[in-house]
Amino acid sequence: MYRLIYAERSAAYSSRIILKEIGADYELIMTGIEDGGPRHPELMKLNPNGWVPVLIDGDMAIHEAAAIVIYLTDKHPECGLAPAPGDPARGPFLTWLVYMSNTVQTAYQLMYYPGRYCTGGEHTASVQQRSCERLRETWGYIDAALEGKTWFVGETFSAADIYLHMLTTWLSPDAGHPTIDEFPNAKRIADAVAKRPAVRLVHRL
Ligand SMILES: N[C@@H](CCC(=O)N[C@@H](CS)C(=O)NCC(=O)O)C(=O)O
Repeated sequence: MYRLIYAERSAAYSSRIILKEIGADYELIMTGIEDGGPRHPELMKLNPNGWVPVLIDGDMAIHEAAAIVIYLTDKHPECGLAPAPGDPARGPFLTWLVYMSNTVQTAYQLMYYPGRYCTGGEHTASVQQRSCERLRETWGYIDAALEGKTWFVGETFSAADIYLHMLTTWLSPDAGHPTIDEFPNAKRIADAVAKRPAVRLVHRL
């Protein structure tokens, strides 16, 4: 039985979808993640950064959403959610997953945690403006790479598509972000992932 420390609308969403895709037994542990707000004590013990997700598998715990994706998809290869090591598609799979995690996610962070990226409150607006610009740049890069493709990694659905879907759900035009309509290839894949039974189960639809 896995345990997952999570918050709604967070980077834990990808782990939740994958746990449903593989049909695993798991328990959810909810925590607050507001900047400067309280955290579940188990979260602080396992990831002193105070970030979700954290996946607990027996005596072992890992954090970093992309690492959890790789861990779960490697541990459950029968689900076919990731190309295996040695498969030519493995390189592109890892490339896009890590790009989304370390570059696109960081662009969102500039908006939600601007204090981590500047020296004083007077710079907040500038950091948040850069967040919106960076989101347009990074989503534009992904969208161009997806031109003519059914899924992120060629013709086969993978956990990279799930990760993309998660990141599109964070686009918030009210906050000045671009809209998903600006990135039709990413939108096509995100919409296809949204129809999967695993996603519907996460939302209890
Ligand atoms: N690099 C981490 C970042 C995770 C992350 O930023 N999680 C957010 C929610 S989406 C969080 O826990 N924020 C609380 C905080 O940063 O203090 C990962 O990919 O797992």
